[in-house]
Amino acid sequence: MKMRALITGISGQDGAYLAKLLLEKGYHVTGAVRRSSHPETTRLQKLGIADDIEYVYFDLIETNNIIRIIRDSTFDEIYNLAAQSFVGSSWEQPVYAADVNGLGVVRLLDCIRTFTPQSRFYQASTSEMFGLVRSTPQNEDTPFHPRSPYGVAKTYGHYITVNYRESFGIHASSGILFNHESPLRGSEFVTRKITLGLARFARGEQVPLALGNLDAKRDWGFAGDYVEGMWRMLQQETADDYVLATGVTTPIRDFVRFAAEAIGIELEWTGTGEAEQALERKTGKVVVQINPRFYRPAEVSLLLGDAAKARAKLGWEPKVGVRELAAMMAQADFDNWPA
Ligand code: NAP
Ligand code: G4F
Repeated sequence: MKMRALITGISGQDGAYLAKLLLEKGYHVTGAVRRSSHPETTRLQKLGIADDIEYVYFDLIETNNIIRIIRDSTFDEIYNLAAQSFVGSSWEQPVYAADVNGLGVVRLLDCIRTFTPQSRFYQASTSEMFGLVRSTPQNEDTPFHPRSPYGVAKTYGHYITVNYRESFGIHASSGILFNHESPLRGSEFVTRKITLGLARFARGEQVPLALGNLDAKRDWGFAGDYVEGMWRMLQQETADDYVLATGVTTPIRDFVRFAAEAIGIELEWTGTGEAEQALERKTGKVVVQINPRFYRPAEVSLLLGDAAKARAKLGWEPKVGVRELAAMMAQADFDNWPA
């Protein structure tokens, strides 16, 4: 009998890589997609797996829809990757973020409790919960201080996962994942915005790339490595919470430099604050400029994860470092331009 997995958020970056991993392991994969006039399967097509998945229409804010899907199938594993995942827009739509990223988790967990308590559950939690960090590096014992409506809602999702594990014995694990990226990353997240902007510049459309806070630091890994960690969490005898991170933190400015170098753009930084710019050394043309529109009402300035527990208990190791990641993404966008 094939193992059966349900992936919510299968049309997103992580959903696509996780689906590929599970199919390679011989799973039957059911992908939960939002109803629209044109179901989103672009990333699954790029990975060549769009036709290998059974699709169900699903929305985390629609309780009866979730009930029907969970009641009518038996899943060995349920991965809840669906979310309003862009931190920046969570200030514009805070109620929606709370509904999907917070209450959506308990809707799903309560259906599991009622209809399929033996299913194993993965919740996509996040290093955004550390927010205004209390100590560095951050691990499973670091207190949370979320800084955005997104982070606050995800913190509820994390604790309700822990609570259903402790209250009802559900095999529910929460993966506290630090930023992970790939050529399939959404174009509004800073890494992909950078690699798309640099590819556009290198291909001759020399429009400056406008960014916000270049001083923020992130612990960036490769999404393909992180979905392996998700799967490993659900193979453990007991459920638990795990940080996945690389243990290296990098300012946005350096990610720009790594990506630019990979496609042959040498940068020279000038100015400070809102006047800061990156010029192409060869031509003096502006490659990057600051637009305060991209500053956030409250910033997460530094994230640096300690994944010692995942290393020890799951045998999980990230394989791709930040320079290699930036080069992989920049090269992919350069090769595929226009995107
Ligand atoms: P993503 O590319 O933005 O994908 C998000 C997915 O959620 C999409 O499939 C989206 O569907 C779906 N979705 C949004 N609202 C929904 C709703 N109301 N009901 C059902 N599905 C909905 O995000 P990702 O980078 O793959 O991240 C996956 C998960 O990990 C998210 O929960 C995110 O918050 C979390 N996370 C990500 C990172 C990271 O660095 N990538 C780090 C920590 C945690 P549509 O295609 O229809 O929009
Ligand atoms: O790429 P970002 O939008 O990712 P952020 O906010 O760290 O969130 C991502 O990682 C979380 C894990 O920690 C996930 F939970 C979440 O779902 C998402 O995947 O922004 C990264 C940093 C921020 O400090 C932001 O202020 O980049 C800074 N930044 C500077 N200029 C910018 C820009 N971010 C974006 N999106 N666009 C800019 O122009």
